[in-house]
Amino acid sequence: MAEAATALDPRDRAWNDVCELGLEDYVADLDAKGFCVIPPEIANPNNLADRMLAALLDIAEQRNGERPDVVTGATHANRPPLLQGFDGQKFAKEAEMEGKDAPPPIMLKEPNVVDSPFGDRMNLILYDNEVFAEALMNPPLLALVTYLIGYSAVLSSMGCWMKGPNRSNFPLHSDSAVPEPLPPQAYQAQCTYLLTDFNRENGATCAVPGSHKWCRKPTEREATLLPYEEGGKDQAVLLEAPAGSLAIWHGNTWHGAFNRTAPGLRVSATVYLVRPFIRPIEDYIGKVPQHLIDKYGPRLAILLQHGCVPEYSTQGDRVSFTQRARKYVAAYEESLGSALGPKKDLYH
Ligand SMILES: O=C(O)CCC(=O)C(=O)O
Ligand SMILES: [Fe+2]
Repeated sequence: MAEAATALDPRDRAWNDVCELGLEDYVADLDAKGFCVIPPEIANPNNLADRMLAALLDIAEQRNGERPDVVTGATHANRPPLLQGFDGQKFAKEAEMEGKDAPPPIMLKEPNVVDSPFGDRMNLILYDNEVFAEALMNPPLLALVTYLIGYSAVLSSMGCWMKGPNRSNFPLHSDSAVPEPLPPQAYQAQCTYLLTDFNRENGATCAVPGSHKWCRKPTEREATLLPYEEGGKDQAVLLEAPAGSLAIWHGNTWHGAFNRTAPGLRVSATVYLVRPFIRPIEDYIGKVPQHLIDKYGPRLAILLQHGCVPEYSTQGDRVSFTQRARKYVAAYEESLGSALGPKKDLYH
């Protein structure tokens, strides 16, 4: 009797998922350092990373009109410091192709930002290829995301970073969008699939161990990531790992990236998940093909925001949106055999 009740407790269930997948060490890293890197043996079933990379090269070609040059990186090298991705622009070239003005220069107050520290940021990739739904549902990713932010986690955005050789470091920052002081518990989980090898020369992401516990964002001075050999390497730790690895960090964790000195491209795909009361970046409600929900089950619908009630502007919408959310939450709770949490926390 007591055993059955314990088995249904969401915390026990989350911990069981972690243990069944052998992820205890990565949970320890998340707790102690605020980030972890899961190796390809665990994170890369059926060459997921290669399939994601192939899909992203196709998407980039479709969106930008030019196939990325993975070997030399010439298509992405030393791009101007554009503010990309924030209002849906794709690569600068697309703006040129459509005869639009190029996006405005980035507003960073960084003296050494001379070219883009972001590269090409392509968002809303989920519908372009089913491999991205598979990446979202990858069991080790879900187990650690659930550990950090619970079973009611929702996808805020899924996108790609495609970077060529450049000179600018990506300044340190926290992915948290909540006001300071930041909460000690995670409100966001950022998951990065490494689709090419990450090391110093290739412009790896870096992170500051323990910074998730400081519950604040870096000041402008702290955010400035010095050149690697001139102090940068003491500011943050490189996430050095082969393609096929999966890095996950707590929303508070300070991180950035060093510039890429080697030819070629650094490609990663990020799966950014948040607690359901946080306004997501991408909007999935009512837009996900039913066959994906049928294939991946009721958690996919919850991850894709279907358990949330979006803003409404009529009483009718209030009723129908709430009914829709209840339906998806009930289906997921039935599959779990336990409640997700207080309903009023979930729907908003
Ligand atoms: O380009 C990078 O490696 C950093 C990416 C980043 O800040 C993020 O994924 O939140
Ligand atoms: Fe970030």
